[in-house]
Amino acid sequence: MDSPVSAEGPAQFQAHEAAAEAFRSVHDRAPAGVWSAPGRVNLIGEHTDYNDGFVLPFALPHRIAAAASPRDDQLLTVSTLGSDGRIQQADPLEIPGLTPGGVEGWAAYPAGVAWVLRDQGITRGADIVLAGDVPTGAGLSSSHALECAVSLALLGLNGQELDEPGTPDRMQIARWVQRSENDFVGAPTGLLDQTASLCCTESHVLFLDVRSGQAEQVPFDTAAVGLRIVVIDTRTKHSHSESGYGDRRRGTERAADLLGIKALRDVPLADLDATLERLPAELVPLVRHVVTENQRVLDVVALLHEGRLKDIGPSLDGSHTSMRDDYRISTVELDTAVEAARAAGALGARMTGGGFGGSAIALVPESKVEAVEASVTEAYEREGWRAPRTFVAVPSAGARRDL
Ligand code: GAF
Repeated sequence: MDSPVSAEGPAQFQAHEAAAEAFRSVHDRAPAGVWSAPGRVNLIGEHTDYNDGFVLPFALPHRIAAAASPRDDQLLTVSTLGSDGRIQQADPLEIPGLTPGGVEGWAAYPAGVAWVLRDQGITRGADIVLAGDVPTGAGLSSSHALECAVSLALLGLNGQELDEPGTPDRMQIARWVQRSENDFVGAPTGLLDQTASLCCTESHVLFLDVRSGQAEQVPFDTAAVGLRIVVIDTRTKHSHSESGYGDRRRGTERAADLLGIKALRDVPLADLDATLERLPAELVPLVRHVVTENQRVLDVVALLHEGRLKDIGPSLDGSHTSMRDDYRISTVELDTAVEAARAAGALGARMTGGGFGGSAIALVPESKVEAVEASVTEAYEREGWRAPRTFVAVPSAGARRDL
């Protein structure tokens, strides 16, 4: 899901400073506080979250910040600073009157958060101004960064500061954000993105067992072993991405129903072949992807625990093949990016996120980063496609209060 907040600003762009300044220009006073949340890439574990499985994301340095002040009424006003430096204001919303489906466009994201927090007794109005640099439409979770930042702002204005006694914990906030997205915005997404944005920490990947909610911070310091994660934003998004996501989700839920289990998480890898024989042909590749992808997450976590970061490449490659051939959510642009990255020396590469466009990631020796970026760019030039956007992603901090 994309957010409307976009600022591909200078290298030193600081979302919280930009949001505070934009707040001053809209409201002619300083905000009471500024809270921010990052976008994410998922290292591995795709479309496993809504099957009660495992995911392994890390937070990007790119963030969306919400500068906010309380109001004396029950109105929510939201403005965003766009990449062109212009501020866009949504129509003010009455918090008590919010209903699912009742808000159109980008304002549905902050409205959904206000709607879900209303059930927690938070009904006081707020002025919010958003700014950020999470690339939009890139499958890097800009909308979840927005929702998480707004959640922290509304909670903070209510005297519930993150990680303080009496404040719901980060996993609980992630579940509320998921509910706002599922039930208010109407997007049937899982728990991966919100949890990544809220719970990730610098230099780590977050190993999350979605079923139990248990999370482990696994050290992931690529620079220490001479490696980098290169993100390749294909700058494409296919029109059927939302229907495609819902189709895949319904397919896996139907398979679990037919198998008489709660979720595909419950299929042991050792029983996979026998299990597949019990399913209609169209569900077989979906189930194979989810079950093998869960195992690939466990394999990568085991390698990281053993200090073998440089050996995770084959798992990344296997994940991509599974998404391309079994889950069928890759695109020619993603496949081209992955192949060009590998040809120039990446140790492994895969699409990341929901699919049908968006971004790929590649694990690359430091000395080959430029060659990989050039290889992908040249492959796109040869096809006559718009140039991809590439950058090195450093595992960064999760959501926090900035000011
Ligand atoms: C999107 C969804 F929002 C996540 O919940 C997850 O399912 C992901 O696609 C695929 O792993 O980002």
